[in-house]
Amino acid sequence: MMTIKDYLKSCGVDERGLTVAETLVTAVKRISNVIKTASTGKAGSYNIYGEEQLALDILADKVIQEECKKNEYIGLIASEELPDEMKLSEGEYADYAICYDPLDGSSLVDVNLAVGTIFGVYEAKTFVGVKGNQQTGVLIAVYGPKTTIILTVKQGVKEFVMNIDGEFVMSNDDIKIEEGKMFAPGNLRAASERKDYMELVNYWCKEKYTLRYSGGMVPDINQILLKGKGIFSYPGYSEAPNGKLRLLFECAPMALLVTQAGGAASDGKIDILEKVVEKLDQRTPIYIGSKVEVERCCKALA
Ligand code: FDP
Repeated sequence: MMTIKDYLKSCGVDERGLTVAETLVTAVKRISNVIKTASTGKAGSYNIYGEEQLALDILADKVIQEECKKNEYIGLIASEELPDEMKLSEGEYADYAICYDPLDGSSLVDVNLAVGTIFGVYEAKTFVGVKGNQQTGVLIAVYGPKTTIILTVKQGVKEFVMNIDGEFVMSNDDIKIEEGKMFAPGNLRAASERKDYMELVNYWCKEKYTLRYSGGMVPDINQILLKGKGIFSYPGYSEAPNGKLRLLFECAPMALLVTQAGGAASDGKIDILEKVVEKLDQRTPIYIGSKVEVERCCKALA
């Protein structure tokens, strides 16, 4: 029954790091509860307790802001829902900077498919100029039939599941990505004009790969991590040359998790973890998962 705190202590994470992790876990528990109880109506409606309802992604963002503001070690946050990064503290010890996507896959909530939260953790004073490999840790939450957390502090990747008491206990201590025929082809619209992407998708079909695509990046990559194989692709095309997914909030954290599990992540040319964040909402194509599959994408689509 190893908790997240036990595990992080065993990795040598100090007191400040532990409180930061606790903040993120508290936010995840609150968001999990909000998703279960809130109506999926539009902003301005009311939840089952009669409280005024914000759109769920805005609500999740509000929860994370509230929790981060209580932690004196978090000096900076940036959210996919905010126009700019936000300084929380100039304090001497406020070294931690948290970037997050509060509710990834939010368009899936109303149809009751799994969604997630993504946190990238840096020690930085601004996010502009950072690279994904500078993250000190990554934590993602998956809100499905179970609420789970997958995290890395660059010592491998572990999964924790929320039990009946609301405590996260380790459920998978050996997450490793190897090779295997499973594919999650995002942005298939691109195949309508990109012969190279159409050919790659045809290759996967002809080779009898199993299709596993939910439309949420978090559950799709969670699946690759837990099944230990597969590829998720989201290329660009004429309408969106760099695709849709954001480097800071989505791609860099997922790349650290997958790389720590023995997989890889590339934009077709450059390792995602080596890409410099030039602006907060920077997009990037991404091919992420089993190493051989990522190489295949790079060769086919670069
Ligand atoms: P969503 O817009 O529902 O939040 O980054 C957002 C994301 O979902 C990813 O989770 C998902 O993989 C992708 O967009 C799906 O993109 P398309 O809308 O192009 O299918």
